[in-house]
Amino acid sequence: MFIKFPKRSDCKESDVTPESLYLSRRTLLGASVAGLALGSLPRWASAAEAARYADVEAGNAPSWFAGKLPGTQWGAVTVKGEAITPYKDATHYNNFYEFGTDKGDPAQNAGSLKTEPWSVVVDGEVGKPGRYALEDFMKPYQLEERIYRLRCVEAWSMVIPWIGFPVSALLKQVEPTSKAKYIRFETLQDPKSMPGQRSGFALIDWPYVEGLRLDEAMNPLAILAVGMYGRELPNQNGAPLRLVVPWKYGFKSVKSIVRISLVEEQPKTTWQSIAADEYGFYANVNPTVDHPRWTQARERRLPSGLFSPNVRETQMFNGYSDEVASLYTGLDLRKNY
Ligand SMILES: Nc1nc2c(c(=O)[nH]1)N[C@H]1C(S)=C(S)[C@@H](COP(=O)(O)O)O[C@H]1N2
Ligand SMILES: [Mo]
Repeated sequence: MFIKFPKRSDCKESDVTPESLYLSRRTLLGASVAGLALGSLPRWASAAEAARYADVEAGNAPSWFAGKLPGTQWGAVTVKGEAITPYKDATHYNNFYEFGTDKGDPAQNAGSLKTEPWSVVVDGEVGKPGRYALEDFMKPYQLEERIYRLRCVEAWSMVIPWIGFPVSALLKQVEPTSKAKYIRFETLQDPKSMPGQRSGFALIDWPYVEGLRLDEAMNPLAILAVGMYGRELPNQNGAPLRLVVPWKYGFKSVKSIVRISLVEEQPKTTWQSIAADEYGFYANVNPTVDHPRWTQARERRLPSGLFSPNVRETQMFNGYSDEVASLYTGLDLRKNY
């Protein structure tokens, strides 16, 4: 992974905008846009959500997704005083190496990913293994909106409103055996639709794999997301199903998941396999443990300001210490980075 310095041309949205101002501006904008373009808004959106996400392009939501939205708990978890990253930035500045290594590649190339039909395999140390069509896989879960900070190990960050359900709810469904100590996630492997798997980035031994300790996966903040900004996930953000673990570096949040396994041993994860001295299994956001090639004490909140990057201090566990610090008592976070 490389650090990219922002170009002067990067668009602006100062992160110092007070939330009240930001929200009222969005509401105003939403009201006018919604008035003009109601027809193009997804039919499932309530008036409030329609106004809030009025600048978000309507997608082709699969019917199972639209059907689940009415029960969604909106704004279940939020980030106070920090503006939500504009949709345009969250969907055009991505890491998804299956579609190329430049930040613009996923938005450009991920259209080739076929997300319907989609199935998810659950296997390993579980009482209820199986292969599920995504619409069946999703049936037990109520969706929630979670507005989280996303901190990439490359030292940039965003604030993204996800729609998903807790990993703990999945674990309850599949019934891990007493041998299960870790959960392992695997991304689709399909060189036909994923140009990055054909040649591009030969360093990666596909498919992309990530994992969590079982108690980390049980933490209420860990979710599986199927949407963002009030609609289904765009392909470049990991449609149709991705992990989101907000207190860890972004590379833990594996996209386009096709297999979920409960395992005894710590899984061998993608970035750890490429460079174990730079990317660890834990990957907890930590301002006091630097990457060997750059500091993690600060980060650039995207999008950048007009004339300068929005630099801010990185927070321990990305600001989620109260919720997750107890998972790591007694663990040397310098060794277990
Ligand atoms: N399968 C897969 N998942 C992935 C990646 C990837 O290259 N392939 N990149 C990771 C990294 S480094 C980050 S920062 C986040 C970015 O998520 P976003 O593009 O939705 O912001 O996705 C993560 N999940
Ligand atoms: Mo990342």
